[in-house]
Amino acid sequence: SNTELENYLAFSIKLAEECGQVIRDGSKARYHKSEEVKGNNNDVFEKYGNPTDLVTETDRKVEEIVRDRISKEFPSHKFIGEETVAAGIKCEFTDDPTWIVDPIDGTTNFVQGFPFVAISIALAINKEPVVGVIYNPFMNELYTAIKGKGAYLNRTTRLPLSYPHNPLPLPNLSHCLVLTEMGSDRSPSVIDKKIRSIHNMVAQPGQSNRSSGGGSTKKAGLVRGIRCMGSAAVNLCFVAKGNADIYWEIGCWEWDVAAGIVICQEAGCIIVNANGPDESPVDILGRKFLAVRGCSPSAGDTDAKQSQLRIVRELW
Ligand code: LIP
Repeated sequence: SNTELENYLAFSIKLAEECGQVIRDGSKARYHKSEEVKGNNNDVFEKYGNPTDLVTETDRKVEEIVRDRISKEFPSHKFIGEETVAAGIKCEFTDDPTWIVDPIDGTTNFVQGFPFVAISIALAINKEPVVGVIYNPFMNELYTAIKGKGAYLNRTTRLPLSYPHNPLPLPNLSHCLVLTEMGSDRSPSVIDKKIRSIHNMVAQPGQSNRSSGGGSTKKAGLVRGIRCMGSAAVNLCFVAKGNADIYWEIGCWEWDVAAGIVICQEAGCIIVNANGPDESPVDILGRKFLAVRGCSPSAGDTDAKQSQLRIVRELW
């Protein structure tokens, strides 16, 4: 029921803010420690033997707090967490109420002190995320949503914000700022595909340098810019808010995107997963996601929806 969902949201917000403090403290502790041991960050570990997939003591500590709190408060609910899975503990995704948690999304950023870092907490029922909370403790931004009830920034500001310089409907890709990531799978074939797609979005055909500008043919797919901010959760929030128009990533996991999906959908974004534009609800295990900025769902702007779908088709 609605009251139940409100309760789950209130619980998640409290938990996210409390963990936000642990994340901030962890970052200070790490700096002190690294000074002590002269640059040897002995609380940063590689996962799966992959030097681009990091975990810190703080990730583990936060996930333990969250898992523990959920099991006490909602003993019948299931749990899927990034570090629980990494520890080899089996997590099943069923129709039961399931909490899907990334204790620190953007662990590399956390290690580097780059402030795009967030805790992401979602509750899925019947495999569909219905509550989402993403909190960036360094920028003090709290993004929240309940399915059917809208998305908010810092509790009271309804998303998306309006950006008069870049109004909806989005005419085509050339008006879009795109967020994407290199991800942690750096096998050459995977990276080649990503770089090729990025090339198609940023390279203007027929223009070899600045001086040849002007009348050259403009490719429909040419985007305004590409950003890699290092956190899928923060990327989705930026599209929900309207700071970016598109987020596109291959290789992310359910804990990276579950909360962001509700937040985006409630901000009127279109989210497409691996199975293409027609799948509903979005399969959060899809590993491939595209989010296109929207206007408030209550606005019922069919032109905006059409333009979103056109952009999905251009990219898919
Ligand atoms: C990371 C994401 C990042 C993505 C990486 C990884 P982590 O999450 O947020 O955007 O490219 O593959 O999943 O490991 O920092 O929680």
